[in-house]
Order: sequence, then C-alpha cells, then structure tokens
Amino acid sequence: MKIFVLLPAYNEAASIPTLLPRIKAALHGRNYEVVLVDDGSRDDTARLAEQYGIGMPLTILRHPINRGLGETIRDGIEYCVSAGQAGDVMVRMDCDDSQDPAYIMSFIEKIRAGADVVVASRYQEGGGQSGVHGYRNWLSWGAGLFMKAFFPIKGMRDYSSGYRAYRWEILDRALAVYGNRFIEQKLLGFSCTLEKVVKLDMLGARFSEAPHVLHYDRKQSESKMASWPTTLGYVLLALKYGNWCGVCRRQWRESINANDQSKGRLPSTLQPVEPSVCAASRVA
Ligand SMILES: Nc1nc2c(ncn2[C@@H]2O[C@H](COP(=O)(O)OP(=O)(O)OP(=O)(O)O)[C@@H](O)[C@H]2O)c(=O)[nH]1
Ligand SMILES: [Mg+2]
Repeated sequence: MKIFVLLPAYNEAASIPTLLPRIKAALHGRNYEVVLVDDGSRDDTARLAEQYGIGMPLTILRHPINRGLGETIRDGIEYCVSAGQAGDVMVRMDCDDSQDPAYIMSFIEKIRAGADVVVASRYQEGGGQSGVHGYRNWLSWGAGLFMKAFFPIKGMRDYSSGYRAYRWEILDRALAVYGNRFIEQKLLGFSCTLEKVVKLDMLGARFSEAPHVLHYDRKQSESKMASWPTTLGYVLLALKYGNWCGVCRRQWRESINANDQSKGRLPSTLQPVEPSVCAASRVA
C-alpha cells in the first residue's frame, strides 16, 4: 500500500521548512509519496519544497498562475489516481502547519478497517483545537451547522476539516462517474472541500472520523480562506444537492447509483466528461 500525501500550496514558504521534515518523520519506513501542488505561489514555496524535500519521495506539480484550491485539488487527485493503484490511500492536508502528519497512520488504520474516507475530526474524543478564536471559530461553527443540516452524512461530524484520507478506489470511481465534474466549485473559495464529500456520499462512500487536534496557533501563513465566495459555494451546493426534506439528494443518489451500476450511463444533467488535462507540470 502506498500513501500519497497531497499538499495544496499557495504562498506557504513559511511552513514548508517545518512541514516536510515532519511528514518525513511521521512516515519514515512507509511506502509514501508527497505530492505538492504549487498553485502559482509568488513566494519561495517551490524552491523551499525542492530544498527541504531532498531525501524524501516528493513530486512537485506547478500551476504557472494561481488557479485556486478547487483546480489544485482536482489536479492533485488526478495525479494520485493515475500514479496509484487499488489498495493505496491519498491523504490531503493543509500546508500551513496547523495539521500534524503524525495522525496519518491512525487514518490508515480506519481505512484498513473498511472506511473509504476518514476525516481528521476535532469532535471525536481526543480531538480538539488550539488557537482558534473569535470570528474564525464562529464561522466554523456556523458552517458546520449548515452543512450538517443540508448534508447529513453518516459517520461525519467535522465538515470543515480538509485533512482527510481517501481510499484510492473511491477516488478512482468518483473520477470515472463524475469526470471533470467531481470538483466543479472552482472559483468559490474553499467550498470544494464540502463538494468532494457530498459527491462521494452520493456514490455511497463509507465515512469515518479519527481524532485530531488542530493547531491553529502553529499556522505560519496568512489565512487564505475567502469567506464570502466559500459561503456562496456552500449555498449553491445546498441548492443543487442539499437535503430538502430528504427528496432532492435521495434522487441524485439513486440516479447516480442506478446509472453507475448500468455501465456508467448517467442522468443527462450529470454526463461524465474526460478527466481534465492536468495543467500542472511535473518537476521531480
Ligand atoms: N492551490 C491553492 N491552495 C490554496 C489556495 N489558497 C489556499 N490554499 C491552500 O489551501 C490550504 C488551506 O488554506 P488555509 O489558509 O490554511 O485555509 P483554512 O485552513 O481553510 O482556513 P484558515 O486555517 O483559517 O486559514 C493551504 O494548504 C493553502 O496553501 C489557492 O489559491 N490555491
Ligand atoms: Mg489551514
């Protein structure tokens, strides 16, 4: 089994020198590959990644210009799916050093136990957060309530955590079923983080959580969370796939599963398209 660690990075020069060695220590002796997607950073992110990635299996993909988190995650997932195989796992974590790679193996245990997606959760026993204050805390709480109401997903409580492990097979299937529509929320802040779980849930993915302590006080870079575009993205997702008295979402789920079983024929509103051609260039 190989562990792909996907790092979306935009102007993260401040945290690369600590984050990469911590990943190396956490996964020492394991079969892993770090995939850092440098999304047109204007600082030294790429150069520092090359410098601090010496001696570890690191692939750097680059966007010449900043394309946002949605396209970055899409390219990273497409890379991991094409480079990996059944039995592998992709772990996506922030590059800002607020999430500890030491938790990765606890996620892998849960994947081995049968989960398709494991969420690093502040709400499981042993989890928590430090250094999250005021507005950011309130925002996360409000967003959590909204997401739980519109997208009740069995086994999931921490909706805004982007730190998650995904079974290779579920990502492969999502790309086959949704094509380039797996992540459509491209210019809408970080709403793609919710979109992924909504679409995987519609495919019938099994979700689980593992405790995680978010160290916001270790965050090295400025927050890049654009709250208004992200909120708009959540609302659009709720309108399209939300749980309006259980009706709309159940219909989507049933039609996707029915058509998936009958050799990938999908409702006309959700025709698969070819996976995007990765705009990134591979460095190493
Ligand atoms: N590729 C790409 N990554 C981004 C962009 N903006 C942020 N990121 C990355 O996405 C991850 C999350 O960004 P953060 O600023 O940590 O946002 P957050 O964790 O949701 O919220 P805060 O911690 O409150 O800022 C980090 O790894 C960033 O480098 C972007 O425009 N493109
Ligand atoms: Mg962060």
